Amino acid sequence: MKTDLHRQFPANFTWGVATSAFQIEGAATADGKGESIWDRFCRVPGAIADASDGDRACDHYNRLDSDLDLIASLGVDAYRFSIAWPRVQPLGAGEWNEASLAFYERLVDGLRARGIQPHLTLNHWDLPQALQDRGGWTSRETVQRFVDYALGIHRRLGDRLATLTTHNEPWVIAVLGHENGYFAPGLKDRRATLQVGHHLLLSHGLALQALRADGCRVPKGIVLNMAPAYPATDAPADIARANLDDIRARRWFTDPLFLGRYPQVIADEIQALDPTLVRPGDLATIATPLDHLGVNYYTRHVASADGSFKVESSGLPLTDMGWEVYAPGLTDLLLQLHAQYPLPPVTITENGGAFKDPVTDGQVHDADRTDYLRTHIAAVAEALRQGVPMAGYMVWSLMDNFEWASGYAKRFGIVHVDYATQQRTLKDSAHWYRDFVARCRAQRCATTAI
Ligand code: IFM
Repeated sequence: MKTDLHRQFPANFTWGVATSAFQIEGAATADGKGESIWDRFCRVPGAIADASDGDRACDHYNRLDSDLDLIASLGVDAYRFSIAWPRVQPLGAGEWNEASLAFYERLVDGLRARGIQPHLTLNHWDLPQALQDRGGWTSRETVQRFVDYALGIHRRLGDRLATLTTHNEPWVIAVLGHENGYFAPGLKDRRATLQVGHHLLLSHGLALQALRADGCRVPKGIVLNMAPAYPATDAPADIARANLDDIRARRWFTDPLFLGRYPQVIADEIQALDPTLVRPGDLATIATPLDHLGVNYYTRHVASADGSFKVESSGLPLTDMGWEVYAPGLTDLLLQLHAQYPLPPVTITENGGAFKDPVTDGQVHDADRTDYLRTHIAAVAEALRQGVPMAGYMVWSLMDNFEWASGYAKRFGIVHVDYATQQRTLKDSAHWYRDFVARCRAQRCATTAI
């Protein structure tokens, strides 16, 4: 390990690990949990690579206390998790489920009792199916349902949280869920995609306003997945393509959030496909100031006008997802955001890699993952050095889990999960991260904290 990496972070920089409800909880119908769109989608033949589902996952719902001890054993400051909306509000409206609320209360209190900050995400994709049956995120009605849900959670848990996040990766929900059908609810409709993007952003802004009006003092924000876009060559056509891809993947969300307007390309498309979608006042609501921004970074995007760039031929290592390992892209992305927008404190809310992790004699020697984490943490340090207001970093993921359409074959965890026995084993990367965080916590650095 580059020995002085830990010295490059301020003492109160937040180090954490992250998961999401559907990917780890299991207990798909326990205590009256309602159906989510992912419960439904997993039943579609061919939707999930290994034909698996989230019914058991990591059985976290039944192993809460030992999993809390597991998190504590890593010595991290923070744990990022999500609430399964259909668990606490089975129909997405009206009746609340007391047993499920009590579960999340135990989770939050259990973290705090162990000195770990709870970072809660309200929507990590598992929309109640009952709302999908009424149009889901394509419908403006879901926006109000989400605001009610956010308020209900705030009233129950709000004062005990470190941060509150509205949505995780709206681009993924919109595009993978509604444009190419890879993810739940499996639609293939560009008009629906634009509606979903707008309603997610609007519900985010309205929720922030409603929470503030309700007295919520917890820092509130949103988490976006982003990849910097590079042209494959200096050819003007490739540069134009990279610019267009960047607008369609990143600025579609960041421009309205920070500038209160859609990029022209997106505005034109909305005008063509659904001219009444954006109502007066919507964009001002979406631009409600954020207290924090979460950035999920995994890889870069390389654009070529003729589609000739192939990730396999770039010469860079690939993860088990087939994603290029490119740590400098994280610094570039953060500097780009910093140059374009007035940023609130930024946390890397997800970063990590899926690698093949054979267990040998009860150990997992995942040098690839340790390397990935170390180089990306160094990329964050570089952004910090250049003035980006960085506040924290969270590894994706605490443990191996249900990787959506890829099922259980892709392992992102720093903790290995044996799905047959549910045994958890710290991989070498977990030992490395634990030691690294311990060094960070032990030293005080001259750098001023955000
Ligand atoms: O597992 C996902 C997570 O749910 C959202 N961000 C990307 C991760 C890896 O694909």
